[in-house]
Amino acid sequence: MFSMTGAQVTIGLLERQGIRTIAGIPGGANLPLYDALSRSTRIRHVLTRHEQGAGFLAQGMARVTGRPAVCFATSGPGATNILTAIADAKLDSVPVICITGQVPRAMIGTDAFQEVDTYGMSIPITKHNFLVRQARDLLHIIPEAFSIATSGRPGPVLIDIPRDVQLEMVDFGQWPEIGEREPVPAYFDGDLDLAVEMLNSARRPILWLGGGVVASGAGQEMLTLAERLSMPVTSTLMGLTAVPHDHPLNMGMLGMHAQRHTNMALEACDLILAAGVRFDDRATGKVQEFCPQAKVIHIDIDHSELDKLRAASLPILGDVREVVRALLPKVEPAERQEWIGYIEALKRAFPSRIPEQGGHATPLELIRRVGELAGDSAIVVTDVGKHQMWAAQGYPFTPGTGWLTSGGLGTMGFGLPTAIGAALAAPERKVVCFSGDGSLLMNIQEMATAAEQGVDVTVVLMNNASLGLVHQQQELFFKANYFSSIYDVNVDFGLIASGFCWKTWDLAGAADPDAVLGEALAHRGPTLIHVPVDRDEKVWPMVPPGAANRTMLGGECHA
Ligand SMILES: Cc1ncc(C[n+]2csc(CCOP(=O)(O)OP(=O)(O)O)c2C)c(N)n1
Repeated sequence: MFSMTGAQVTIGLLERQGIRTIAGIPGGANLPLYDALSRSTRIRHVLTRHEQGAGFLAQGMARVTGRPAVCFATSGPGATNILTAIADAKLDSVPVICITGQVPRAMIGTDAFQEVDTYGMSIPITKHNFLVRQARDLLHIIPEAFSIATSGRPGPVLIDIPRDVQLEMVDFGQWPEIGEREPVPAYFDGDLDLAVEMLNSARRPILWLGGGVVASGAGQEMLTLAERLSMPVTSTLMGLTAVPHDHPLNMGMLGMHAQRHTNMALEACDLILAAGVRFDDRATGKVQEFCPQAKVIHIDIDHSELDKLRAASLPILGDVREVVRALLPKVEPAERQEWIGYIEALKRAFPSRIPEQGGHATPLELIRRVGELAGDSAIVVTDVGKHQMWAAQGYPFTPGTGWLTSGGLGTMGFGLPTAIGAALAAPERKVVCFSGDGSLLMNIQEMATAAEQGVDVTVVLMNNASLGLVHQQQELFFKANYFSSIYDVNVDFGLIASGFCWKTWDLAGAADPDAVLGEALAHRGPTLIHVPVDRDEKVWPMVPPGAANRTMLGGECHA
């Protein structure tokens, strides 16, 4: 027979779930949890400097391992601070378990000190959430939370535990089973036969890969399918690591910042096999005009994504890897010379702006060079802005690259804490975070956490002294009325980083920038590489928000 407090039960269950690191910040309403955590011999705590940092640190761990990661926050401001990272996890399907402290049960609804309705606020931004009413319930809620976070399409789960529930005693005979991923939904054979028929008879098919393909580890199977059927491949921002960047069939990212020829090929295709994608507007542009000539086969593990934004000619519910494995032996090899020839002609007529080799003159060259130096097994993290889109366009991705970017919510400040979580989860891998001066300042306090943890994180700061992507949109769509997008103070990031005990390098005025880059990337530990970037450098092409993908501005040639 066990006799424990709710807090001890919680920590015990987290240990049994295999959790070894928790990120968070203590406060009045979760101190019993912290007291229990302090006695754990299996879980270590990473004290971040802001709860949003803790949420993203957990995301970094979860995104790299594919397994759930846990973060803690206290009630009130702790909870509100962490919610941005939870919303971000929801949109990008990341299994994060967030445990918040709440005021004691009797005080809920009284405007008590540090009381907010965390349960109510988190309903729309979590996959599921719980308000724990008695300590005994933790015995089923915690395992259930892990099962929900990982089953089907992954997502965040929030558990709000009132302080007195954390202190309440529970007697129980044995620990419950741990919560695990449930079996994936089965697809129908009939669907597969129809899919094979559609693929065999298509003349201009395209394979469109999303984050779901990366999550299910289906990249290799997808590439085999593409090669067997001679299908050009495109991917969303989240699916960029599914196939090697330099594979002849790979057309790179589609949508708002695709290469011109990629969006033009999509205009002409007659069948799109969409796998693990959610028809996000950054990918489809005006969805009614997306792939106007194409029938759609849509494979997804989440029923609610099928037919959500575009009715599929054939929706298939299932894990993309299971489905493509079943499809492979059934499809007929095809050469499709005419279609491949058409794509090659498009590429010649509208050549890519992405350099074949790295360098230092343009942001795209720099990103490629960093990729060359970081190696195939690097984990690449970004913040949000032009630097993020340049990284998506220019980084030499392979299936071994880790790619952690805030795709759905587009959260500035994502980069640094997520990179720390990634480095903690994979200490043997190089973690490189491309950031902008706007984004870095949104969670710069986590430099202290990185120094404390001694993580091998390199931030490549592309400093244009502005909110670059906003500046670009103001130029293109608001008659260059640059209101509130230019910074007047020239922040000395090197000095700031040194103050946080980081090693710093600067490409400004470097006689041999390549040597500087090489030296900085070879250094292990928290590292800042400062790179001045011209404010007028743009991300090209650009589809105006809300417009059809064919309406691309700029990027017609090697500008
Ligand atoms: C938290 C948050 N606030 C505002 C925005 C809107 N926004 C998108 S990109 C951007 C500018 C990003 O600037 P910076 O990080 O310096 O990157 P750059 O575009 O200059 O490369 C802004 C303000 C956002 N995405 N996230």
